[in-house]
Amino acid sequence: MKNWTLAELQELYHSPLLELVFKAASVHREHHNPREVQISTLLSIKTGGCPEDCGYCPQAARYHTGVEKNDLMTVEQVETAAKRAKALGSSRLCMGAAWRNVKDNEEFDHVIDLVKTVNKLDMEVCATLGMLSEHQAKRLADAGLYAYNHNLDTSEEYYKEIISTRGYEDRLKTLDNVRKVDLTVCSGGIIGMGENVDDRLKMLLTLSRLDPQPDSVPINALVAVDGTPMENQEPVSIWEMIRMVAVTRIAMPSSVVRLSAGRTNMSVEGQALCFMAGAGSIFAGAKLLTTPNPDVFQDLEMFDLLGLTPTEPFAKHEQPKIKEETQVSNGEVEKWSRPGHKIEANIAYTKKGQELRRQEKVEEK
Ligand code: SAM
Ligand code: DTB
Ligand code: SF4
Repeated sequence: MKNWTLAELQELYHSPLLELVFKAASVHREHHNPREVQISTLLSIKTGGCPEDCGYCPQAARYHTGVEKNDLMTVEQVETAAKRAKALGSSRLCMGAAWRNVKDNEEFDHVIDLVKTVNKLDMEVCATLGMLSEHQAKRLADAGLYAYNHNLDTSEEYYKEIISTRGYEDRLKTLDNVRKVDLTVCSGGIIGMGENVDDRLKMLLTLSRLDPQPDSVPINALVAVDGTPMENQEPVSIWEMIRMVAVTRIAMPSSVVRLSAGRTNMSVEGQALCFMAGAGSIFAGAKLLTTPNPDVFQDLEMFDLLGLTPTEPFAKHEQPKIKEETQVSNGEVEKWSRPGHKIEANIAYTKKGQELRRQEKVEEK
């Protein structure tokens, strides 16, 4: 595994675009089948009402975004969604919950049942549930989980400008807990949140220095949602996305780079260049967690046009077996940080959210 430096990543990122794409395409062909793109479907199993202050997120309860809080989905709802996703070419179902962290309670027991249900459909099961202890990771692994998604989002420095309710070190600790139980790691970030290029590259540097490197690296373009502190962020240009995909490809040659949120703003030509530059996966389905995404039939047409085929499930690792639970909690609860520093934009949009909710209550009466 090469130990990249920031200067090397900067040189790559700023090199002439077509040379960068060519280099990335060459690395891609050495490590992956360029004719295949893996398809994941996202399913928000527990939406909204999240206590955190992530400045980009429509599910944070404190902002006024129109996302309603829902209870956990039932086994039947998840099974139906998974079967549909599989029939439309998805090899993986990624279940997301708007939680700060996993708690050892009945809701987590239910998530364990959901994981078993999807594993039995012979799909790769991924979950993104917030911060996770090693014991909780082990329970998920025993239930047949394939991957855990937990993004670094951005550089450690810029992270402090967007989230005050949890720390970067907790993100790294969660990834470490996931690795310890041999789950595959999915971790990437978001571009277009007002960060500079060095923040993006520092995030890639941190990811590339994880040993082993993450199995998959989602690159999201910010979906700027009304009511969040990032509602007025300018969309990132496709050229920045292509550069980011290409540098990720080169820095982490064996990882699957996932062209994630933000595809509704991208042309087929733009996405084609991303695939050329090493993107090997997408999220399909008309909804990501709460925001729009291209329709799956549109994506299948794009695959046809570009000569791409969806990757079969378990192409990289065997299907995990569902095991009897091997580890009983020792009762210890992981202590996660709560930095609590002031982020002006988050405070302003929290106040705006409170005011709008007050007005709505008055109007209801
Ligand atoms: N609550 C859990 C957590 O934060 O880890 C899991 C769900 S959370 C929505 C998963 C990831 O979605 C975030 O880490 C972030 O990278 C991405 N995300 C959230 N809102 C986004 C947005 N508006 N645009 C792009 N990506 C977003
Ligand atoms: C990831 O990197 N992107 C996905 C998934 N992992 C969980 C989430 C994108 C969410 C976009 C905003 C929304 O739909 O709420
Ligand atoms: Fe909550 Fe996750 Fe959204 Fe942050 S990103 S507000 S933790 S759902």
